[in-house]
Amino acid sequence: MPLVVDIVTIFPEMFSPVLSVSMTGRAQQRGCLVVHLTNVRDHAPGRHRSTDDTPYGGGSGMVMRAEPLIAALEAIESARGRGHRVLLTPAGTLLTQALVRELARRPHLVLVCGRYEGVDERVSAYVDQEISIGDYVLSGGELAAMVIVDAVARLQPGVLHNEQSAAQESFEHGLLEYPQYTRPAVFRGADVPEVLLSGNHERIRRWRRQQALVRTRARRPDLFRQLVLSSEDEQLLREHDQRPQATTGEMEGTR
Ligand code: 6GU
Repeated sequence: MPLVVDIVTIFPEMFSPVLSVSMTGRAQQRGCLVVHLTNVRDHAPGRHRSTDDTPYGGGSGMVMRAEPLIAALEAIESARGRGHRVLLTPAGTLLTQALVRELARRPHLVLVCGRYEGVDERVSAYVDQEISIGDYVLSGGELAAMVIVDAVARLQPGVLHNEQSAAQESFEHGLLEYPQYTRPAVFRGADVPEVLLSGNHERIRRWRRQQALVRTRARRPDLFRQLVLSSEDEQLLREHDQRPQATTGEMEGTR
């Protein structure tokens, strides 16, 4: 069964240039992902078909009107049933991989793109959840909706190759990825760590685990504090900290 994603937006033309290529494009071609776009304007009544209006109480900017948005949601429900409705807004719950996993289990998502000036508060009663993709301001929810489609599509069965699924597991376990290298073995004087050329799979596994731990500790202390370290992890960190100098990027941000 494909994941069905409905997107409610005043800019439907923004989506296909992004979603038709790369992983999301492949997912659609393989029938793992179906995207439907609904233009809010098509559901705005009256000759002017306006989707926004000035705010009650005054102030700058415009506010998205409830009526066309709710009419769009009802048209989608009539056509494809009641999906899980998400309003994209900077005031929403922060998106994390854990939330992505929850969303990816739903068969039908309805993503409602707000504008940064705001959406009539009464729309909240018609959605199941409000989500933000980070603490910065976008001019609309469209890019946030595409972020969600990408993140949930790659978790659908049959979309990724197996080795990528394994790679993704690492972040799912709360660690940043270890450093990766490909040919050449020396690039402008910078060489690949010797262990990766050794062919010793156990040494490589331990080095990668150590790098992931050291990186996470240095770059994302918030994630590191959440980890439950095994005795091997503790040993790898001790071993690293006893070495004369750091060469793994954990000094970043201290220069
Ligand atoms: Cl979902 N919308 C807007 N407008 N800005 C955002 C956002 C969403 N998430 C982070 N910034």
